[in-house]
Amino acid sequence: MAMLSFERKYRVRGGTLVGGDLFDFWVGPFYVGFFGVTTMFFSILGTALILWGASQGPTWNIWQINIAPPDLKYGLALAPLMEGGLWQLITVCAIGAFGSWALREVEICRKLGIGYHVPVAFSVAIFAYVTLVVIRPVLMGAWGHGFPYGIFSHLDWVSNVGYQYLHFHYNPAHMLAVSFFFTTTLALSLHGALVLSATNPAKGEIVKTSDHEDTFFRDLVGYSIGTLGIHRLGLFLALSAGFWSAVCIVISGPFWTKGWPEWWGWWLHLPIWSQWPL
Ligand code: 07D
Ligand code: 07D
Repeated sequence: MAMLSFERKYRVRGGTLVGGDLFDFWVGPFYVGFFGVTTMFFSILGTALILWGASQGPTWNIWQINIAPPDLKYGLALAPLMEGGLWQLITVCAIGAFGSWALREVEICRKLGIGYHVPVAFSVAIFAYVTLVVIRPVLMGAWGHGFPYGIFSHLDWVSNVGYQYLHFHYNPAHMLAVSFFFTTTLALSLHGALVLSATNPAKGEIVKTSDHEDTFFRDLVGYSIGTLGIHRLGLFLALSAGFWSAVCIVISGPFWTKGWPEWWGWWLHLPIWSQWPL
């Protein structure tokens, strides 16, 4: 079905979660919906607050703009605007915008009658963000544990928090997350390369089929996960990367306060070899 006639068939009312027919329309190619309106509201307000914060600060250098969370002394209370209150408002706007965007995805899925895989996947990214700026700070008793909003300042935060635990690479959940990130890129590179190799042939050659793709991997490693399977695997790998990222940071502080290398003491103290002189 050509794209235009497809759109005419599926651009119909219904499937909305909130607002009934009120915002059930398109602007050009964009579906609006109630959550399109709330996304616009939160992202415009959040961006305006960042710009206003920048206008009060020492620099307009895009790399150095920094909106910091409140000092730890404010605990979980609201802070004055210029002492972290702005960060708190921007965090509310960010969560409002990301959440609205996910719900707008849900409404589009409902209209099309497709699964909720995309909003579920995006929710894992939102979960990682909310873990960084809400769940962990609440568990540790101060908003000051959130990360600052700034291109370089947020890198400083990652480095500082990493060294607070001596050697963050020894965090077992960080190991899992990193391995899942690496495996995701491996899977996508193999998948992208395989599809292109079969379906984008040189001039004059015919397009090959998914049987060719399956056979390539059977010849190579004795097994092909299949055309649907690779997408299931990819989604699993990518979501696992985000999930274990959230775990690795939420256990740093609320669960483990020492250096991460020390956590591995249990391994050194296993009864099998703990009595041996080391
Ligand atoms: C390619 C999809 C497009 C999205 C892009 C990001 C903004 C911010 C802000 C002007 C893959 C758009 C950026 C809207 C503009 C201002 C003030 C996604 C793609 C292109 N980081 N991080 C970056 C965010 C955290 C870390 C770049 C956001 C955690 C490291 C960009 C968040 C930790 C490095 C950026 C977030 C962390 C970066 C490229 C939220 C652990 C880099 C991002 C909301 C997760 C890299 C200078 C990218 C870099 C980088 C944005 C959170 C670590 C500015 C929006 C606190 C180590 N991060 N980040 O391509 O070059 O993502 O930094 O949680 O090395 Mg970050
Ligand atoms: C949080 C982003 C959410 C984004 C959302 C959407 C917009 C709109 C608009 C483009 C989670 C935003 C959208 C703004 C844009 C337009 C139009 C994603 C989020 C909702 N680490 N480490 C991780 C590695 C070290 C440390 C995660 C590697 C050091 C700390 C990942 C290495 C030390 C934290 C990871 C390495 C250290 C992490 C990040 C290598 C520092 C975290 C990915 C090779 C000295 C963070 C939840 C992630 C985390 C995290 C990888 C090194 C510290 C697994 C590969 C040893 C403190 N590290 N790390 O989480 O888990 O994405 O956050 O050395 O907090 Mg690490």
